[in-house]
Amino acid sequence: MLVIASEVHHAHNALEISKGALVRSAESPERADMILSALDTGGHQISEPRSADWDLLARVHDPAYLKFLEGAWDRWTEEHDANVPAMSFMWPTRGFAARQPDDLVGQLGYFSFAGDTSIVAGTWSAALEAASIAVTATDEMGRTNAPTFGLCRPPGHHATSDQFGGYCYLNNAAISAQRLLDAGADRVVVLDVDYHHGNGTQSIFYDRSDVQFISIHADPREEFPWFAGYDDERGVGAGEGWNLNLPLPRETGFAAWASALDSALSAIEGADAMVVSLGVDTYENDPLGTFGLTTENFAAVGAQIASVGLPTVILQEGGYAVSNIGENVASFLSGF
Ligand code: OKP
Ligand code: ZN
Repeated sequence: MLVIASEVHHAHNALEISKGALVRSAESPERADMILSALDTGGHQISEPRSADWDLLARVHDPAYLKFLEGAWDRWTEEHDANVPAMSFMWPTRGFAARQPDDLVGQLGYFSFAGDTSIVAGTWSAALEAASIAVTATDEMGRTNAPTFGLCRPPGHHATSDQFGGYCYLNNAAISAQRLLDAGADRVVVLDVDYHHGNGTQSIFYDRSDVQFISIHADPREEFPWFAGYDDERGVGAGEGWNLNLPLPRETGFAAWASALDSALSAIEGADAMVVSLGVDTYENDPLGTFGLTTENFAAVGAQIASVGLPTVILQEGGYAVSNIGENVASFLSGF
């Protein structure tokens, strides 16, 4: 399979608040290195991205948010030590006004939703490169009519139109879906199989019928992102009925997971193309997940999704078992 990848992601090596301490993020550069090396060994064709257009990004994200992300690190280092990541400690939660303040720390709170995600020197260039990978993979799929894999890092499915969080800054899958629509698709389905609910993708398309969002994930009663991903979230307005959440309890094994995938695939309606948000944090030994999928199971999942027969772009989301992430992604792609 054609793989779009880049080395630019190395510039992004962030910190996160985990259990009260500021530690190295689980979303590490080694993740993408391991995937690339497994795909290279597996004989996949690897190619570099072309730069994504700002106009396309601005069809998915608030331009004020894009400008903020682009300039945040330089503004931060005017006042702070460059060894400290840029992040806020306050967010406009219940009862507060959702208005954009002038102060940088306030804006960091306004434009984000979680303390697991910080901005460092290379964050913007890496996020922009990941979006470029998604767009190039989408265009190559359109040109060749063959499935294409975008090795995006940082991931994207938690990023909303104007908030970063869950290790995500630009919503690569949403940008890919928008690109497919702009190229002539009438409807695109985004199938999100990451362990965590793709709250960002859901919110971006929540009131639209041209993108169907379907997600299989750990029940938000028990897992991040806690405040989105419930099964009664079905879309609003024109989008009503075009959002489907299939939450599963912690410790779900492959049989139950695969049957949720059957339901997900039979719910696809009128789509001309598919974007797969591929998180492999459903792996049995993932440090952030509790599901029981094995490396071999990922091949079966890939084959099951491919059986739908839609033109498909596959984009990397999560997966934190660094020593196994390469073989897990390779397994999925070989099954597909
Ligand atoms: C991103 B993706 C634990 C903090 C966990 C939330 C999980 C983000 C998952 N140290 N942060 O969906 O894989
Ligand atoms: Zn995840």
